[in-house]
Amino acid sequence: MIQRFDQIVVDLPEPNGPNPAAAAAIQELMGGKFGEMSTLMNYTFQSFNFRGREKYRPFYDLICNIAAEEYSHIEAVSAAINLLLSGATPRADRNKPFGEDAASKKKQSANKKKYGDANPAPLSDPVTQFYRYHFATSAQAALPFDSMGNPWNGSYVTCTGNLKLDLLHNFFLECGARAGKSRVYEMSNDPTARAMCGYLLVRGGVHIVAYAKALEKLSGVPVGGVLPIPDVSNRKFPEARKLEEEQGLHTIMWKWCPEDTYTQLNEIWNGPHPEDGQELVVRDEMPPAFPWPEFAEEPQLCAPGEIDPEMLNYYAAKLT
Ligand code: MN3
Repeated sequence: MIQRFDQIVVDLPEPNGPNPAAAAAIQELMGGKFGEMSTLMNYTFQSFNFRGREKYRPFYDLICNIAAEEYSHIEAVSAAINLLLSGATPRADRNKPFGEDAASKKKQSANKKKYGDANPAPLSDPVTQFYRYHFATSAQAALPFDSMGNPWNGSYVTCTGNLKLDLLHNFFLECGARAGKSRVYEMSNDPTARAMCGYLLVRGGVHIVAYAKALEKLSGVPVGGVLPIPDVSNRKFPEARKLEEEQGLHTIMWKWCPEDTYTQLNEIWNGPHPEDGQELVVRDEMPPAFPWPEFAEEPQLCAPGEIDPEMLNYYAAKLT
């Protein structure tokens, strides 16, 4: 079972302004093959299907616990996309009769005064945006799709049932995810996009090390020796460096469960961090959390929408 909290795991700053291109790029971190939906669903299904739980308890605990954390990552990616799309089209109410459509000269000038030269097609700009799903099928919001509009799909889940193979896959998946985060980071200098990428780089880094350690414990092979993959340190990204240096976020395995649950995590998450040698710790608590950002209404997309009597009167008059 899972319990939900109305909070978000990363404190996202306000964007510099609407940035639909950055939002489209970030979709890769949501619904791409190496995105957060993939990490979430891989570990979730592996935990559902885990056989020999008692014998391999530390590995089961690890996969379950990381699966829970991944939910907070799809929330973080969604929030960043929604913030970057807020105000991306003019907030003129397209259902209001303005300009030359108004019934009388008086109404025309009143509307002109109120709306100025409001674009009579407030969604005309997105026609030139390549990621039209953000405007045509959602109200400037996150979707379970990749950066090219391909829907996330279940074939991205690897759940062979062989623990060594699944852990090896998870290690690979997290390394692929890390490559994606560092590339999306470089695609935009917007503070929202970078705060989110920086946070995910650090936490994804924890998961890479965790799966490397799990493989080491299971096979004796020192997988951590090949880290980092790709071979650029998180410390090169200022937002990630801050979280590592000031909060040690790269060394902490939070527990996303009651106290008496997943108690064998520390059999895997222990010892020195392979990059800086700091001691790895399991914290018997949820991570610090923050309120969800406010997402303003977007009337031009009828979001969330309400019946506007003026609009009804306008169309009624047109139809009679
Ligand atoms: Mn993640």
